[in-house]
Amino acid sequence: MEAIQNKKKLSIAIQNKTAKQLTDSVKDLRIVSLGKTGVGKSQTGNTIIRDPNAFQTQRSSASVTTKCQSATETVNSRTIKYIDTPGFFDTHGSEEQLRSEILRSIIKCAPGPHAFLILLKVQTYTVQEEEIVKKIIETFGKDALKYAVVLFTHGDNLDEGQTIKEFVRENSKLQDLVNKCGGRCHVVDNKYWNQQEDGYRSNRVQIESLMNTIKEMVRGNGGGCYTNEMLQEVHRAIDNEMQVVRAASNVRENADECSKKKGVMTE
Ligand SMILES: Nc1nc2c(ncn2[C@@H]2O[C@H](COP(=O)(O)OP(=O)(O)OP(=O)(O)O)[C@@H](O)[C@H]2O)c(=O)[nH]1
Ligand SMILES: [Mg+2]
Repeated sequence: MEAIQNKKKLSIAIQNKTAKQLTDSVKDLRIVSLGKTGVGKSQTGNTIIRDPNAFQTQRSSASVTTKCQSATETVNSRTIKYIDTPGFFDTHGSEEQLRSEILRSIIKCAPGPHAFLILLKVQTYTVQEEEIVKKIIETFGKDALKYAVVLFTHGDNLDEGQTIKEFVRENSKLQDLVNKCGGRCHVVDNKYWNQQEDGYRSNRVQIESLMNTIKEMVRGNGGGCYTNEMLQEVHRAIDNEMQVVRAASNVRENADECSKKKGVMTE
């Protein structure tokens, strides 16, 4: 009887501890922004961190952010760390340099981010946006989507009374992406929605519901974050794939070489 009671007590203690760990981990959020250059990653960081000068932003024909940077905000003993990254299709350097700089975002927020924000503009979803999502998956792996929220900037482009979910529904590819991210999508407008305190077209309201979504997602992920080990796993898989491709092309080259030699011998 006593043994059963002790077991019960132990199980309640474990449950309480897990719940505490979850609330603790939700208290300090680490967020990595990802998206095309110029989409508004840095400005969104300023909106989330509530500091207009936390990250440099500019309307420019050249990419502005070239290195990963982070800023932290603490409100009611809860911290939010936002990691700003250079954009995919950046105008400087090679694709390899850019990819390794973006990967540094994981180290910048060790042990890893709780959330990836995939930033897109409220505008037509074209092959270039699709390409960016592909690059994100190539870089961080499909599992990264378990930790992802699609966040739209330029919300003012929405029609009067239109919600972001309605906008997404208009395009099956975009809807598919949002579905892969567990249906998580939100919208801000870093230029026009800062003053509005209430209603849909208010960054204050939108950021609050974004944070709730992230917290729910973290709980759903058992309190964990995307880790460097997951990243290494992706790179191991890529290396293996590369080895298979290399081996296959060696076999092909050898076969070509053999048939050339045969050709020479029969000539
Ligand atoms: N109207 C409007 N303008 C925005 C919004 N978000 C960003 N901008 C503007 O768009 C321009 C680019 O924004 P950034 O935040 O610098 O873009 P980024 O994604 O960090 O760009 P890179 O650092 O080059 O990758 C700036 O002039 C911003 O003020 C938005 O929601 N609405
Ligand atoms: Mg930037």
